[in-house]
Amino acid sequence: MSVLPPVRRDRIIAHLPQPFRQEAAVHITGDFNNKVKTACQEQRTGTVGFKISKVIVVGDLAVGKTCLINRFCKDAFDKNYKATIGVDFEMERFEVLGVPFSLQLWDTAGQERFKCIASTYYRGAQGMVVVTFSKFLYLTTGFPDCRQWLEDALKENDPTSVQLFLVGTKKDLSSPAQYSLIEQDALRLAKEIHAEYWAVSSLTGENVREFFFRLASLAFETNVLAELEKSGSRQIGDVVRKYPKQSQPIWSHTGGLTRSFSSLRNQQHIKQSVRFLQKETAQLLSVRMSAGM
Ligand SMILES: Nc1nc2c(ncn2[C@@H]2O[C@H](COP(=O)(O)OP(=O)(O)OP(=O)(O)O)[C@@H](O)[C@H]2O)c(=O)[nH]1
Ligand SMILES: [Mg+2]
Repeated sequence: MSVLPPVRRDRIIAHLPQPFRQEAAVHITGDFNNKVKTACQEQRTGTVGFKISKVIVVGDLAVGKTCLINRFCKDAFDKNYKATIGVDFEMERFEVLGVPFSLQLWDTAGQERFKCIASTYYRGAQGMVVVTFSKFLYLTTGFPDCRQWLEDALKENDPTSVQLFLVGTKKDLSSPAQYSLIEQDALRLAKEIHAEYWAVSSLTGENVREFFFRLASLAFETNVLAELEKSGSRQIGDVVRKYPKQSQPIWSHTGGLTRSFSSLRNQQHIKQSVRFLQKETAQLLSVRMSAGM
C-alpha cells in the first residue's frame, strides 16, 4: 500500500544544483559527493528515503517568507499581506539521485507577538533560511534583523549541524544598480554568518525553484553522508537483510529504496516519522485554535 503520493516529475534532482554565487556558497563542489552517488546507485542510503528533513524559515514580518514557500510549493503569489499566525508548514517531496527525500518547510511568523510560539518549532532543524527584504539594506544600513533571528534559531539547535541560507527577497523591487550595491553587502553578511546567499523574487519566481532545489540537494547529501558514517564499514543493506523479506513493498512507488528497506525495522521508522508529524500537526492545530483561526 502506498503511504505517500509519488514524487512529482518536476521534483526530480539528478545533479547538484549550483549556488547563486560561488563566492556566497559554503559548499562548493561541481556535483554530489562521489560516496553519495555510489551509495545511491547501490541503494545504500539507509533511512534517508524515509526521513523528513526539517527546515525553518525565519525573518522579520512581511519580508516575504510565506510568499517564498507558496511560490515554490503551490506556484502561487498573493500580493495582499496576510500575516502568518504562529507557524505553518508545507511538505515537499523530492527524488534525489533516485532516492525519495522529503523536506518539511516551517513558515514562522515574523510578528513579535508570535515569536514565542514560533520559536518552539525551531528545535531539530537541519536547515535554516533567514529571510530578509533585500531593499532594507539600500534603505537603511545593513541587515539588522538577520543576526537576531539567526541567534534565536541557533539557540535551539546544534549550530555545527545546521545548514544556513540567507535569502534576500523581492528582487523585483530593486533596480539593477540598487541590487548590485545590495548584493555586495549581502555577500559580506552571508560570509560572516557562514550562510549561502540567494536573491529571489516570489513575484516573478526568479531563483525560487533553484534555491529550493539547492537546499533539498545539500540536505540530502548531508543526510546520506551521515548515514554512511553511522554505518561505518558496515553495508547498510547488510543490516536490512537480517530481517525477513516482506512480500509487499512498504512504499511501492519509491522504486529502488523500497526493495532495500522492506523490513520490520523500517516500518517502525515510518511509524516514528508519522507519529512525529502527527504530534507537530496537533500542536499546530492547537496554536491555530488558540489564535481563533
Ligand atoms: N514585489 C514583491 N512583493 C513581495 C514578494 N514577496 C512577498 N511580497 C509581498 O510582501 C508582503 C508580505 O509577504 P509575506 O510572504 O506574507 O511575508 P511574511 O514574511 O510571511 O510575513 P509574516 O507572516 O508576518 O512574518 C505581501 O504583500 C507580499 O505580496 C516579492 O518577491 N516581490
Ligand atoms: Mg508569513
